[in-house]
Amino acid sequence: MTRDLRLTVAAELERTRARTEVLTEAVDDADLIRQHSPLMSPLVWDLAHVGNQEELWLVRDVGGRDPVRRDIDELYDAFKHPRRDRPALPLLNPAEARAYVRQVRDKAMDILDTVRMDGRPLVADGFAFGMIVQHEQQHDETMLATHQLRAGAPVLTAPAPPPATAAPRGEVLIPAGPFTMGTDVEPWALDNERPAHRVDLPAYFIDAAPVTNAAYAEFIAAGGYDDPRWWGEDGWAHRTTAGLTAPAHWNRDGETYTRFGRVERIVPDEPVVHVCWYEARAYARWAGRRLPTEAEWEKAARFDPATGRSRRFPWGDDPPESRHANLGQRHLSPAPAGAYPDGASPLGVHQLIGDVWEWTDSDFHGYPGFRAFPYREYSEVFFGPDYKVLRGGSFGTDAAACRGTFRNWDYPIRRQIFSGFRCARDARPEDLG
Ligand code: AVJ
Ligand code: FE
Repeated sequence: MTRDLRLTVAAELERTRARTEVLTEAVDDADLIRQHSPLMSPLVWDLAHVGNQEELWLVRDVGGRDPVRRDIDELYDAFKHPRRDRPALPLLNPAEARAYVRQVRDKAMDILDTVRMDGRPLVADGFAFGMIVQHEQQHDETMLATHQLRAGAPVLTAPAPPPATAAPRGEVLIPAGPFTMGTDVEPWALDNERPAHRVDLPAYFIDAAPVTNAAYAEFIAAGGYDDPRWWGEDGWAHRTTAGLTAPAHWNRDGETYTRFGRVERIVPDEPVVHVCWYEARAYARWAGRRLPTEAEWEKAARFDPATGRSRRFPWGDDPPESRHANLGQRHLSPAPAGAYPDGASPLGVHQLIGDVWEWTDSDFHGYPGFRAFPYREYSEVFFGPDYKVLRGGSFGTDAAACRGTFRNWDYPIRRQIFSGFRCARDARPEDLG
């Protein structure tokens, strides 16, 4: 195990750094330093922050080595400076940031060669390394979102996603009963995914695919943005102050959106993306439905009715392959509904993993028996009613940071992330026959 695990970790670290390089070498130094949106850090901050987290956890904690740069911890502590203030900090310049992450990585690789993997819980199964891989991948997705907000000529390219080869229509009935939510066995699962626990749900319906652009356009055409009935008081206040009329990046013509600097025709059967939680909830109410709870999403994604077990992924326990899901920035957009029949769940729910993060109705809380690990600031400080949970990952999420138990969260007004949704509803007695 140990040698194999070391090889896996090394390959994951390298693969992840290659993605970081794609994202940070695609633009010039001026663009790396610039703030493309007050919601985002300058790309050069993300780059050095990734290195700083790797230094804190792998070099200093796991490796017990001296700091590479003790003086910069404060600059790259996400809790010390909000994103909007980061451009004004005396940050490492692009050349310094690149040299810093290289230096940290060399030490981390050296530590990987020698550290015992079976000692402290922090290193058991290579957890600290897995956490750092996931952290860098999460910032890569954040940097991809920054690229989407950046003005100017396109710099990223990727092949178009695959076409639909199935037609997931309507909704799927998930039978009543208990299932296992969360995990005790996934070695690189983060603290908020633990512990595994039983959750008993009444029968419900969930959409066979995420809500598409075509369906969302019907909501717009029906005046959904102008009818306070669908929004609730909080949602309507936001809808009004923010002047929402369509998903972010849709152009005024109503026929195109701008993606990574390119104006493209809206693809009707692609999942809608760049909607906030309030928009998702308003659509669901207009459609006579609701957002799924987090437990409903996870049961649809993991429950195997044949065995009663929870799977790692909708298609089984094997890691994602390109035929299963649109992950990892292989494409620069969601794929049409029906593009991944091989990734469907046993009950026939499609595209739960990849394409778009799916808003759920649930606030972000710890599971019963939650224990912060290895630090409170990863999850626990965000628990409470301010954040809504998103599930399933997007086309910009790497497989290393995505699984059936993975939880993401954000404020209900946010839509710079690759966020979409699907709807659900309670099953009525007459639905159950
Ligand atoms: C889990 C995506 C909400 O970006 O704030 C990155 C991940 N945590 N660095 C975030 C994270 C620390 C986190 N999200
Ligand atoms: Fe971070």
